[in-house]
Amino acid sequence: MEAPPFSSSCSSSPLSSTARLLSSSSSSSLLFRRNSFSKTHYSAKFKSPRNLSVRASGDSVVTLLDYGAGNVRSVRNAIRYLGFDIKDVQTPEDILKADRLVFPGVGAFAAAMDVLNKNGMAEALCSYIEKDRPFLGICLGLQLLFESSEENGPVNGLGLIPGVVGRFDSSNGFRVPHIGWNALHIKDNSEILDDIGNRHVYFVHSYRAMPSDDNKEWISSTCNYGDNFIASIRRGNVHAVQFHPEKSGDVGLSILRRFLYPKSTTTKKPTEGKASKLAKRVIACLDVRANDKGDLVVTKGDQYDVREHTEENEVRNLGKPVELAGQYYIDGADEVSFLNITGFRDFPLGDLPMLQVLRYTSENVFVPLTVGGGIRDFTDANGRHYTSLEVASEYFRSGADKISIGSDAVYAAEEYLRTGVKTGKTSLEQISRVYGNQAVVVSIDPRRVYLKNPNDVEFKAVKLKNPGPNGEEYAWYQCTVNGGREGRPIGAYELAKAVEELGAGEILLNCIDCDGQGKGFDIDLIKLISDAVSIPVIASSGAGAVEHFTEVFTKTNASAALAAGIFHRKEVPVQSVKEHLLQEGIEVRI
Ligand code: 1PR
Repeated sequence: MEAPPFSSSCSSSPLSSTARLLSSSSSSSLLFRRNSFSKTHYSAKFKSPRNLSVRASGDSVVTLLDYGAGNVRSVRNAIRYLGFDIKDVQTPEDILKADRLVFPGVGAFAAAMDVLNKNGMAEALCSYIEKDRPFLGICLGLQLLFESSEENGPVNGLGLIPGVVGRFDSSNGFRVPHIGWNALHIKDNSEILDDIGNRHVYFVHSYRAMPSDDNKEWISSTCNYGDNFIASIRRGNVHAVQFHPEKSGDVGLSILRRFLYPKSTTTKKPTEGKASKLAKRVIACLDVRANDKGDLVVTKGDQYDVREHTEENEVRNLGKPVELAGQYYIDGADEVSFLNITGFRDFPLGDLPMLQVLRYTSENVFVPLTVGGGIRDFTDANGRHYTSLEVASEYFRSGADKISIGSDAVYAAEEYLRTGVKTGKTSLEQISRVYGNQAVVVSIDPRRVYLKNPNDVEFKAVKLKNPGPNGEEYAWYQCTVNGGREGRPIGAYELAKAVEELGAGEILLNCIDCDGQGKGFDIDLIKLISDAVSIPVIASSGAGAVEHFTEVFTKTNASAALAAGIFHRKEVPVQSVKEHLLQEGIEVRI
């Protein structure tokens, strides 16, 4: 892709004079040359620290640069949770007048730069940062400070920090996107990271900036994922982080708090963090649907049958979605997933309670939220057509960080394998193009089909650890749609590979045979799929004891394990799973 024009950008490539200047200046005395906006603004003084327990008054305002490319609801929620009001940037002037500016970059690098350049924000941003005004960039908000990015590029960035943003190398076995929790290697001048020590923070990205002699003065922490990349930068009052503090639980909130209330806590000597491996994730899943009275409830099936085996045959009710999600957050779940299990037949945008569940949950739950069910094109009773992208956008706006596609991904994969053509029009392709691969999960609902001979089918079969009911030694895993009601002519292996090519960033791998049985994950299936793709795989269905989590992480390459029934019935709390994994030497977020 051609680099955007730089009419108002502060970057001049190669390395801008500003970047060179900054790379050689000390952190305590920032000398900035670029002063096109000089002297007219910025007399505002940084406000004094506030008492944390007091709700912010009118002057406790954070200016938020949201250029409309994606979901920044979680950042808003976290800022509000910490007692601040938010003022949205409407014009470059708003940036220049900000007391403290948060820039949660979302979307693709080129598109973001394009918007910033076209509306004059790029120039204002540079000016603001050069004046050492309080700034926090998040994720793409860090990457844009660099000279350029290889994402659909090269594309010029703001050019404040020397260096090029490049893609992770997946050839060395590391899964891209980098999704999950890592600890950081913290240098001693980080300030906002001073409290976090060895605790993990949440990353989700495919591109990263690399440390070099030219940018080492900026680096406040690095992280290791295949190679050492820049996890955060700090110069005076200017901070930026590659990870998501708004999704990093209480650790992330404490980082944001330190930025918003500088010097509000006694500065002690920072605990030095050590970079670690990517932690294995433990995910709590809430299957949600309306019960017969019309209330939205968390339910749980046995092999996808969610009705009680009583005369009334009612939908099993295991609790309220918002309450349970909040509880799992407190218990230490690394993510929470909502699956709207009747979404295939109901229209999710008509299902306002589900959107409401997301909105309420995201106000208090600061780990990633995934929502699935019913993401497809839809025409309502009045003939109004909604694209899957519109449906997904509404979920993102309501607080989802990722959306999960089930049935529609099966049809897309079938079509792709039949024609060999990527049309760019499937829900999977469209949503991942707009929101990034990392925001799109494909949920697979396969059922075992036993075989005497693996060559009996055209689909990939596996040799089973435990033979089938009639002594069959093999099985293939047939994909289903509509909540397991209809089998399709495609295997889980073929589907996983196809959806990776079509733009899925992660796979949620269920197994109908194991669902709700409590006898452990289907190791044969999870090994098959996690060895076949290079995107993260979430193992799901069958967890009944803490040992099942150790088994799935030691015997397969799953990046995360998801459970529902044992958490809902309070048989095994999330924390016990994590303690057990730690004892077994498996890195988890604590
Ligand atoms: O097809 O795009 O509308 O998406 C529908 C979504 O709803 C899919 O992700 C599909 O997996 C899910 N779904 C549909 N029907 C059911 C059902 O149970 N009747 N739930 C259903 C799938 C499976 C897991 C479950 C694990 C762990 N539930 O999410 O939570 O198996 O359970 P366990 O730990 O208790 O064993 P679309």
